[in-house]
Amino acid sequence: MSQVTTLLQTSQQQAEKQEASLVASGCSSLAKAYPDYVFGEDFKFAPIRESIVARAMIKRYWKDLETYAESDIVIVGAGSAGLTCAYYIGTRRPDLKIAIIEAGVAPGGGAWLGGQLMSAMVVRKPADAFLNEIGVPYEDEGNYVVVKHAALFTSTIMARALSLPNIKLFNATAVEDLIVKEDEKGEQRIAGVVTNWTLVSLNHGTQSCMDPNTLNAHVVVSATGHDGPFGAFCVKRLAKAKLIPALGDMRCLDMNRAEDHIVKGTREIYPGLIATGMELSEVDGRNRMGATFGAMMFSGVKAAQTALSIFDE
Ligand code: 48N
Repeated sequence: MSQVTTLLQTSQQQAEKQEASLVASGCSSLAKAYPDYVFGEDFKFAPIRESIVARAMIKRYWKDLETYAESDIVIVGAGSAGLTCAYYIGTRRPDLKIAIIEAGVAPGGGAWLGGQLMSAMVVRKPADAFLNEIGVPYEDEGNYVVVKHAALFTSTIMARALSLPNIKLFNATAVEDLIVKEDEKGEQRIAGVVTNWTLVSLNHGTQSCMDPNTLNAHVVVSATGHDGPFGAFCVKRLAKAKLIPALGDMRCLDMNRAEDHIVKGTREIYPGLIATGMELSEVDGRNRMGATFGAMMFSGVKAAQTALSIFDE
């Protein structure tokens, strides 16, 4: 066989393999998705007026804000624990309305990279089960698995969660306070969150009073990470309001202890408020684990199960 024929055959096989992997990963086959445009001189988009774009955004955003003003569950923080929790509840209970409040413009928290800006993400078994559920490929290394880029996990869990009809993400939006009410038994419980656009939250000192908005919810899950400019927000607020004892403050790094404790410690830390992910290390004075993410996923799953058990009480 001539060399050219062999080359052609190999590139044909490679193209078929690429096509098959595209379709397997849920993308529609490129060849069929769009007509083969030739971007010649006569190419143009369908016409539009600027006000139509404005109205398309305005109509949806404010409708969502009105709809989720009464949410069943509010999740504060769209990092690995918060997104995992949202996905788990959203898939198991399509009847529940879930609002995710994320201070950053970009959700994902600390899970876009592994450690020290390196890209691979280590996930210790048995948390590979969660990667299997959401369809993230990895290399199996025995006691742990490695996702080739942390962004592959974070973009996948975000896509899985945000594509669910009962989940709405309000990013660039900060939780500034908690709503506390007396329930029918006369007990204090968390009943929602107080929000403002993050850029407003960051500028309260530069303007006259800029009052917040609110979302009522039966259950709040706080996944705001360990201490930092916005981190560990809800537990710090509860401690400051003397609703929980003083915080334990995160301890130094110990991977084995840290990940077990985060999962085992995931719980309702105050009636109506569940803490998950690294925020727990601040509550309980637990170790940090560094660049291993299985505990974030399983803590998010456990927080979801806890929220559903409270919701179903
Ligand atoms: O990724 P994070 O910070 O938090 P987790 O708990 O989901 O995951 C933590 C994990 O990435 C680690 O820290 C790893 C395992 N390292 C451990 C270690 O030893 O260092 O996500 C928290 C999210 C962020 O996106 C914040 O922007 C957001 O919460 N957030 C808030 N969103 C709304 N309102 C707030 N007040 C607020 N505070 C934080």
